[in-house]
Amino acid sequence: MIENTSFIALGSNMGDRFYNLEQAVRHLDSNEKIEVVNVSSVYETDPVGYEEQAPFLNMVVEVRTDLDPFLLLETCHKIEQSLGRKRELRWGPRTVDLDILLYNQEDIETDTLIVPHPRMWERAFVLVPLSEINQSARVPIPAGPFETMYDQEGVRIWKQKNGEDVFALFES
Ligand code: A4P
Ligand code: MG
Repeated sequence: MIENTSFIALGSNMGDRFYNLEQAVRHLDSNEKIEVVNVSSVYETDPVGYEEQAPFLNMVVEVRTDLDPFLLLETCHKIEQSLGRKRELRWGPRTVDLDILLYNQEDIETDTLIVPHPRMWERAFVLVPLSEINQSARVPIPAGPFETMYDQEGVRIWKQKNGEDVFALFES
């Protein structure tokens, strides 16, 4: 039985960004121990941290999984590698980046994994898609309709989610 709920942030700013996100979501879902149960819309976002790089596409997915958080992270790293990610520059351009935001209500602090993700609370490119699909997350978002914050802090809706089917987003 699949018991654990996790939220994973995806980002891409190299190559075919939308294709990279789609492939990452399909790779997650094709793992027999992971089921993608919800996806956010896709947002185009100004780069944060190292700013001399192309804009990102960002989204957040909700998964149910039998994997413990460390195996889930390992799976995320394998997906990044299979989609051609090379770690050259921290915060630099990437074909695809998968970060574990939340895993149940757990607080994890090790050398390789920190959950909740330590930088998520200050990042609109994470908080806006996360709050779209997880109203109950401990997310400090001001009250009001999401539409009012799309243009704030360099986060713009790029492809609106339509319907409940998680792959509907990727169909043209
Ligand atoms: N790690 C620890 N905790 C976690 C976690 N919860 N999830 C460790 C994933 N990884 C976690 O990550 C570095 C190390 O963090 C890993 O070895 C893992 O064990 P990485 O993916 O190798 O390198 P990175 O992504 O370059 O570094 P980092 O620190 O994850 O970068 P960030 O903070 O994710 O920033 N601007 C916009 N608009 N959109 C973006 O998506 N992304 C970044 C990357 C910068 N600016 C951005 C975006
Ligand atoms: Mg990362």
